Amino acid sequence: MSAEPALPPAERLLDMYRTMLTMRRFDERVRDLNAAKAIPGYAHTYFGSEGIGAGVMAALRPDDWIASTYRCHGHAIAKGVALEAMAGEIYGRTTGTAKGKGGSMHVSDFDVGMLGAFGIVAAGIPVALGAALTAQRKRTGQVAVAFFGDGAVHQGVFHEGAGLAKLWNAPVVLLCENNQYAEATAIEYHLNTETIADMACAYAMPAERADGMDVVSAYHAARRAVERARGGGGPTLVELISYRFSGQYEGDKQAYQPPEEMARWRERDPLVTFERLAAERGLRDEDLKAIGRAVQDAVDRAFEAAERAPFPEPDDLYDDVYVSYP
Ligand SMILES: Cc1ncc(C[n+]2csc(CCOP(=O)(O)OP(=O)(O)O)c2C)c(N)n1
Ligand SMILES: [Mg+2]
Repeated sequence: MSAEPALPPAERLLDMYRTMLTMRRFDERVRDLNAAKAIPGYAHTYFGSEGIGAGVMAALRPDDWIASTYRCHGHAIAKGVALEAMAGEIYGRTTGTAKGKGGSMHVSDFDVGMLGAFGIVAAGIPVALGAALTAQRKRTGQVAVAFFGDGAVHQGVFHEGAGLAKLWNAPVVLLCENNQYAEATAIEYHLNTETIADMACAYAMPAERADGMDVVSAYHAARRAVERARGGGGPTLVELISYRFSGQYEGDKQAYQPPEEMARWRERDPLVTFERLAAERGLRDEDLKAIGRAVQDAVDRAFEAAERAPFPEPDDLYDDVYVSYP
């Protein structure tokens, strides 16, 4: 058995903290704008799973691919999508990643490896698998990660994807964010195995199961899976455990989440967990505070720029919708 590598160096830990805090501050703004009815459509926030997105993305190369879900803001931030373009998209402005035609649930940016966010549960899995197959055929050494929730493991496309990934020995990571709920359904009502990671044995696939409230354990679990994929070892099912502090969507009353349960998980909020680790590691409080100020400033600037940006014109409706072949 190989020993777990030491903690990432202080600089990488601070990077992970910056990423998690950006996710938190960005989605706080989305939550407030949604409550004020200032943005169109549904908004899904990522509160509670920041450690997963930040940890997984820290294990990736910039040219690796991800496919996300409607709960996509955190993933997009960690993969490097510009905050201004994300805020523009959420506001429906021409400066958005899809020129304002996608909205909150459809942030994508191929230039940074963000293949898209999918409103259909589990729909990102075949997309990531396709990217992995491309990487394998072209021998680029890239890896693709499919993010999906605990509710997605009952979709046929998850099982088709897992089977094909194994058959093709594809460099893909099946990354399940187990945040304890699929809409209003708690995990203990719907899971037919002890854990989600247990499902990997049906496809003779290795699995990882780790604490997603701790960015460092999320990072290590993802790193092992990513290294396996990049080294030709094929797919891994990774289950990272977190808690959905947000509702299914912003505005959800969350009556089905017992307050005591929520309070228990809040003690292990990924940011609180990180601050505990930072103290143990002797990271300087002023460095964390400086990151806090810079993050708030970047988020404020992104949304202010988006508010000033123009809406698309009616004539823009059909642009970028169909491919024209000469
Ligand atoms: C195929 C499909 N069925 C149903 C829905 C409606 N729906 C939206 S989110 C959701 C729950 C998904 O839960 P989970 O996969 O755990 O992701 P989470 O929202 O917790 O991140 C459902 C059933 C959908 N979008 N797509
Ligand atoms: Mg869930």
